[in-house]
Amino acid sequence: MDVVVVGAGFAGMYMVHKAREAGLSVHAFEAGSGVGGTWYWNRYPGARCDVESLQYSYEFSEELQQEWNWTERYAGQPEILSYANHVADRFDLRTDITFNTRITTAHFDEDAQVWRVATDGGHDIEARYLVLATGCLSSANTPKIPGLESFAGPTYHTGKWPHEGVDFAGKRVGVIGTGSSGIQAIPHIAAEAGHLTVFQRTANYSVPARNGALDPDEVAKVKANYPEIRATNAMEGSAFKTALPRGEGSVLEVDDAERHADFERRWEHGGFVFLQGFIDTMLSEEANRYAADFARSKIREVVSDPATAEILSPKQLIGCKRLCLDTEYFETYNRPNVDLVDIAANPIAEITPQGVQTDEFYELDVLVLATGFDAMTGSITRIDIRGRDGQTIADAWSAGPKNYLGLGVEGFPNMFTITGPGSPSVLTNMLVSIQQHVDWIARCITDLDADGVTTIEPTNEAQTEWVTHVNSIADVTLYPSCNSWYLGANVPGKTRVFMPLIGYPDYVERCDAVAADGYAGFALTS
Ligand code: NA7
Repeated sequence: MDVVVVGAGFAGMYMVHKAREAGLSVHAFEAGSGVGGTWYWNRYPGARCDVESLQYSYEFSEELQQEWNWTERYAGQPEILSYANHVADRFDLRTDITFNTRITTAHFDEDAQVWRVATDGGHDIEARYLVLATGCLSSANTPKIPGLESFAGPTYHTGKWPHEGVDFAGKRVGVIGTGSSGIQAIPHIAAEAGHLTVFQRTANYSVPARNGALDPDEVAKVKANYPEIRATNAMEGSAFKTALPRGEGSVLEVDDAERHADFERRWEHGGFVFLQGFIDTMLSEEANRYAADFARSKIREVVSDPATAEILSPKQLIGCKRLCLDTEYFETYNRPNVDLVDIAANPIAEITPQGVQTDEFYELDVLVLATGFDAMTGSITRIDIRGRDGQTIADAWSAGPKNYLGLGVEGFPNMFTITGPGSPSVLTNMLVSIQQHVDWIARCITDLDADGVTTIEPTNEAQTEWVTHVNSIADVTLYPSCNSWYLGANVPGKTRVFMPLIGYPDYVERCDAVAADGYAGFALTS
């Protein structure tokens, strides 16, 4: 076939659709039993998108965006999964997707100039192009805590949640991890469980999502102006625009009253707008401290026990780990059936069949690991992908991911990554970035075919320049200042490199210019 696609989340689904439109033969392989990727796997209670539903949706089909009706400001996992299924049905995608099947090896055959791809279902495929639609947050990170396997009760990872759900009623539940997944799940688990113990290593900032039912008038307004709204979004660094405009001044140039009023207004609005009031929040530690102090003051306002509030108050800068959006997260710690354990102060020594041992012992019936993912690279490097001279992608990226435009890797001809490292991906509205990548890849293959080009691969020079470019932008911001999954710092032994590229519009311009310039920076062979 022309194109083999790894994964059938939103990226893989659209790649199948777009390749077909371009007249290419295409087939995707998906480990899950259905479409949806992230939204297929992350079924934990409270799982919800942090980008507003009217924006976190495909824009490639006007009919699709008109006919689909979102019900809430931020869509929950079940609704997003229904949407993914609707798209798969509407565009008849399933005929070119094989489910319950994992691609295990993909080796580039230099003589035949094809990818030879094998699956755990015994498929043996030959394809001209390999497209990795593997997702940024799809390789679950299970911590190596001594004794974890010995725990007698069930253990669930939020990123691999059972389809039938989990009954917490009356149980003693432990949750390890307080990133987005933990912060979303904890209020739901607390409401159901007999007792909940949260084991927190790093306190996280969280802003109220202020989720709620969508106003039909607002929906109608958006639908009437979708093309304009999508075009405006594409001009934003994060590829989505919120109802409150971004501030254009420095937080250091306003007085306390003005600063406080702006923070308060944004806090009340809910969501990522909280960090968008001033231009220097992510550029200067001094500026950042104002927003961080405000967010910490909100924790103290909500949490009744001062000692608990103190443990829940983050020490790192705000925004350097991904900001979380919550519904009644901090309020949960006022419940009589919830305890917080500071495992930074008292680390987990071991897990026994009965529970978790820190300086104290916590007896548990159920353990939930909300411990995140081997983000951005994990779902790629765990596949046996070999390019020229048998080099594996895991070796090529052992010192951190290296690529050009976040799309191609030197030594791996005719291989593309969708929203991989080195592209704006997780710092943007993923649906927008996915479509931009898929459109670019389809255009690229079409152009190359028209010119009789058989292989495309980044030059060493272009790749080196790109890696420097991605890092130099990150280095002027505060993003690299703490241990986040953006840096791979959550996975022991992973090289610490800031992986996503900051800034969507400049990136798109660069991708378009490269294509218009005959794929400058790529080596092409005929
Ligand atoms: P995150 O944001 O990576 O959070 C994982 C959490 O698990 C975080 O609090 C970690 O603490 C904690 N963790 C990880 N390993 C351990 C060990 N070994 N011991 C104790 N605690 C641990 O993952 P999420 O799934 O919540 O969210 C990922 C993204 O998905 C999110 O940003 C959204 O974009 C959607 P740490 O901070 O490393 O000290």
